[in-house]
Amino acid sequence: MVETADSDDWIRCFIGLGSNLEHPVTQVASALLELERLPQCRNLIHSSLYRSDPVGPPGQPDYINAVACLETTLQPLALLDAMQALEQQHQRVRIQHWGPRTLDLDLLLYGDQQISNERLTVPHPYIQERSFVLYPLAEIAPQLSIPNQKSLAECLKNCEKGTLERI
Ligand code: A4P
Ligand code: MG
Repeated sequence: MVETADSDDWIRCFIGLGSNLEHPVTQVASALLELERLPQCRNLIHSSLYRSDPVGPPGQPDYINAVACLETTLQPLALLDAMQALEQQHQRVRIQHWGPRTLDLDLLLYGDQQISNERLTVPHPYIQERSFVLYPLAEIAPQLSIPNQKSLAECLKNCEKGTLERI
């Protein structure tokens, strides 16, 4: 039999978007469009946008966050390269760990894979404890299970919403 479709090669992944500089709502909205147009990516859906106080160094502006889900045939590091190229297009400057940024794209989940190498840790290490990731995730994938971790529903039970608000 001739193999026609290669639908098994499409991997569903989740990407967290964050911005707190240079018109964050516009930064996140345009990054969603840019993710949708990446080669070898399709079927992007995304959460609402959310505002919250910064986690990490104080004295920086509020953040706008969202979570996107897409299917890709890119390998994990190729997807990370594409995400980092988008961050660069948004004039991202890395000055301070957890400091202010025009655009941060975090690969939260890549199928059900667990990845640990010098460039990439998936699931993203802080996924379980961040309201600005968990609540948008729940909006688009409430039944999600996180490899080798508690279910999304369990994580949500243990995570205060804090200052997070949907905008
Ligand atoms: N890297 C490893 N794993 C991943 C992954 N799963 N996704 C590596 C993306 N990158 C990954 O990232 C540093 C390196 O992590 C990359 O070169 C990549 O190879 P970075 O974005 O340059 O560094 P960072 O910003 O200091 O760290 P990171 O992990 O992106 O920070 P976070 O954890 O995203 O925290 N408060 C609110 N309310 N909302 C926010 O969005 N964001 C941060 C940043 C702090 N406080 C916030 C928010
Ligand atoms: Mg990042």
